[in-house]
Amino acid sequence: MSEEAKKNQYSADSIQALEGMEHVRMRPSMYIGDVGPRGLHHLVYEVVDNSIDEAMGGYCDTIGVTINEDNSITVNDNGRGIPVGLHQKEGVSALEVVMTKIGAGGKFDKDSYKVSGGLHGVGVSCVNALSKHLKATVFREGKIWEQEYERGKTLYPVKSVGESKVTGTEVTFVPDDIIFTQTTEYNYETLANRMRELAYLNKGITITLTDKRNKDEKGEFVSEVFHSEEGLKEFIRFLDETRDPLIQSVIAMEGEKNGIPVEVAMIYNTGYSENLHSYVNNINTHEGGTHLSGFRRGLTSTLKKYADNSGMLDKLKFEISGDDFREGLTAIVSVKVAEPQFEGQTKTKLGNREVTSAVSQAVSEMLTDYLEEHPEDAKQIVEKVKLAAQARHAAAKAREMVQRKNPMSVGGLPGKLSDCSEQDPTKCEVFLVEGDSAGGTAKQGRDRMFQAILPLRGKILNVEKAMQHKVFENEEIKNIYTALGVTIGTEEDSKALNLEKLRYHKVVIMCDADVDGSHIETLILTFFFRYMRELIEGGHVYIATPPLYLVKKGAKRRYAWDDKERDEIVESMGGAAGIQRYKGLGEMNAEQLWDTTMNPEFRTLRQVSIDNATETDRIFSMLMGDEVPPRREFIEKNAVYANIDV
Ligand code: 0RA
Repeated sequence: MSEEAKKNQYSADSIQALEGMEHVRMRPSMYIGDVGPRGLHHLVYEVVDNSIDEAMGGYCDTIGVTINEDNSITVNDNGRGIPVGLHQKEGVSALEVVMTKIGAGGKFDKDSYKVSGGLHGVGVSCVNALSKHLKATVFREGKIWEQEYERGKTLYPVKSVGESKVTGTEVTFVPDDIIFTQTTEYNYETLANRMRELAYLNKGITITLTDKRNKDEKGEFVSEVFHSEEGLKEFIRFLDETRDPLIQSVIAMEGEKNGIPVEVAMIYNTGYSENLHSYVNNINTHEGGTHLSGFRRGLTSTLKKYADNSGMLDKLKFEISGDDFREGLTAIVSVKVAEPQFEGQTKTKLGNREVTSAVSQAVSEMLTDYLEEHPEDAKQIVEKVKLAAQARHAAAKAREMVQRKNPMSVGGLPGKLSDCSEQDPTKCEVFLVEGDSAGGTAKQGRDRMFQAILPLRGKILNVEKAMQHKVFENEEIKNIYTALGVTIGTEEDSKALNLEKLRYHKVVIMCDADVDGSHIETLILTFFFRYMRELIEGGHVYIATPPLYLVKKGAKRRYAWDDKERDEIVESMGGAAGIQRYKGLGEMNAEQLWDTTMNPEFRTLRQVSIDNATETDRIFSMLMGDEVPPRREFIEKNAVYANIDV
């Protein structure tokens, strides 16, 4: 164990000695991140991770996750079953130790190769502490064993309740509404995305997700089975489903380097964005880290060597940079690290130094083989890199314009911007409004003290399909950069967004509540996701929610945001009301817009967050890419209002 790990262990032990389960209930965010929807779903991941561990040890191949009618969750597996015998040190059954001692995890099973574990690796005892009720059932040694708990407190000693020919573990828990005050309702799609991801990351395992709250057309519970025989290779195909491949097949490798299990898969497509996804012990490392650096290093050095030897770059007048090798690249790096060190703002950046060279070597070997065996593909890749270098050269000039324009200098702000008078950015908001006419209404309706308006012309550029220099040359996009006061490049990272001079801490996208409006909203979000992700991650991006209806009766006027609300209002008014359907923001007058959508006292802003970058990437490439059928399917599925939950 490293010094750092020992220290962590020590503090974990002392917390355990002092407060144990009570501490988890007192400070839940310390253990599961937050007590909103994210933390709520984290409980499921934590329990599933234990079953995944059992599967990675080779003892289990089937996992079931069920959302029960009452929003409780059942997770079961066909592993060995958690031991139920007496735990010598603690004097109670091992099951009880696992369920009630913080940090007990798989400690007493030293042989198990335990590398999985939730974001904070806190174990199922945390889930128990944060559950109103939890029941553990173990199928083991020919018997069925059971124990129940309330808010982490054991209700009775482990007892045998029947006989069993199979082995396995089943946990059912009811999240505690005292802790999860915002919501205890599980979202099927959120769980499905994670289960799909886990199935790709751990090939061979079958994960079945069932939602007992809903039935399909056949009258059966909504259910999906996630299973992948090819793992990351299939994951790449899933991610790039709507992109055109540049090469014949997914390049993939799987092996161990310096004792570190490494899995890599990649493909080039004809697009321009770089989509790298990295995982450590099944956890998505949004901030990257040493494994990602290793991937980049291996990729760049191998391709550079190949390209140099091929002579294809001889006539190129400028240097190829690392970025050029990654245009149109979709890749996944997944490593298993015994004692991962997580750094960064959201603790999703791998710090372990030794991982860089392990991944770099793995990638070099894999790529060298592939290029040698597929000369046609190799040529395509080098051609693409060359084009990327040329485009970058053009983009550099355009970008410089964006960088140089200092919004604070005289005449620096875009002419279309109606700025606010407040100087403190934390108090300021800017509304990005679709169209000049709605922009005009918003300008009249706003509180000019702290609200600025930037009207955008019609449909903004689809950055998903545009080369970088086109993006930086685009007028609307240039206006967004200068209005926000953000620049590209920090001391650490030349491509990172510099938010130091951000002029508004709330950036609100305000579009019509119709199909066109939602398309424009998606275009703007795509731009933010690809070019200003830090702005989203910093919690600065919001979506305004204008009402859909105005219900009138006599002098009474009320707004409704959906059909159900409209009907309720009509009923409460005693029927026979006049109903106006807002087709766009432009149909509202300034006062109405302020009352319903802009006034902080009454409006609802949806904060944009990136729950799952991998899934978000796929959705954007699908919505904004070339292929129409999947886009139509998505929009039809979400017909009422194509709502992208980034
Ligand atoms: C430690 C030892 C053994 C099994 C497990 C942990 C185990 C834990 C979980 C959590 C969910 N499902 C699980 N399945 C197994 C067994 C050791 C042995 O049988 O020798």
